[in-house]
Amino acid sequence: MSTDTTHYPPPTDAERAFYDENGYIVLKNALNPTGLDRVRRAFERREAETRAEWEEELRRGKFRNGYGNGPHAHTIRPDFDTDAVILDLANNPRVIPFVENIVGPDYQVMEMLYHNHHAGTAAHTTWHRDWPPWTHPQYTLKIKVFYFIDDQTPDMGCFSLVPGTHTNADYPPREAYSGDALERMPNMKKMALKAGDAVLWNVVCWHTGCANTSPRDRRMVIYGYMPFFVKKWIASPPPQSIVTWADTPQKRQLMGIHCVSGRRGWDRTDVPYLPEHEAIAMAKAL
Ligand SMILES: O=C(O)CCC(=O)C(=O)O
Repeated sequence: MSTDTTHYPPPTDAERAFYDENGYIVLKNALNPTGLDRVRRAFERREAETRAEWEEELRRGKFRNGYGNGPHAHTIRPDFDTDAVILDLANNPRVIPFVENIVGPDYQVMEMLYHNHHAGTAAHTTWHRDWPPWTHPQYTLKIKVFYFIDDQTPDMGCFSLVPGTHTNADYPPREAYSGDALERMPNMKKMALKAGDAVLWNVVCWHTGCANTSPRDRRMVIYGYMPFFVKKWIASPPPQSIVTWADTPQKRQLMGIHCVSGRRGWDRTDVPYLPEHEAIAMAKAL
């Protein structure tokens, strides 16, 4: 459990202006409140637990879980029953004020994953954006936060994006810049950051991961955040371990269960409210 009770600030006007112009912002030492070692241990434990399953997928040539899961990358699903680190980091007090400012007060976490793009492998993806360039005057429909748990060198399969492309109507010319030409994309910026740093970015930016030609694995923790009205858990109820972890109204909203900001009609009805959250929900007109 993170013991950091510091109140971290939202972005300054200059930071927000940088994000608005470029579609990303780097957060130095973002893992400090959770602890780099603690996150590394959680990563390594879960990677070991899921390695056999991934190797079986490699043998069968059938891959689930996205993010280029396959011969060049292992997309590692967390086990929420045994891993509180992945949940605590979703609620990182250093980063949440940025999420709230950029996604809006009804933010929730949409995905939580560990990811290893292995040493000496080709790129596990190509230039793309995650969906059409939806825009809102103030908020971003989806951001991701990538945390790096090792120092990144430029040959290490860096996550890369083209700053400013979140406002382009056009999609990236992926045929022209794939394979050996991947890194010839004009104006691309490699996120060659330090262990413990994070990059928060708009998923509409043109982006890719590069070939990892280095002798070191590129290991990161992935989060996606969206507004609460976007539904998750589909028809199944949220896992009990997540409901138990979410012991405050803010955490209930973060996990997409009951919102603090937003309509109570969007709340799940198959999870009982926390008493203090019921009061919040019932005070709303809708
Ligand atoms: O792993 C990477 O560097 C690329 C990530 C990516 O393509 C995505 O998040 O959509």
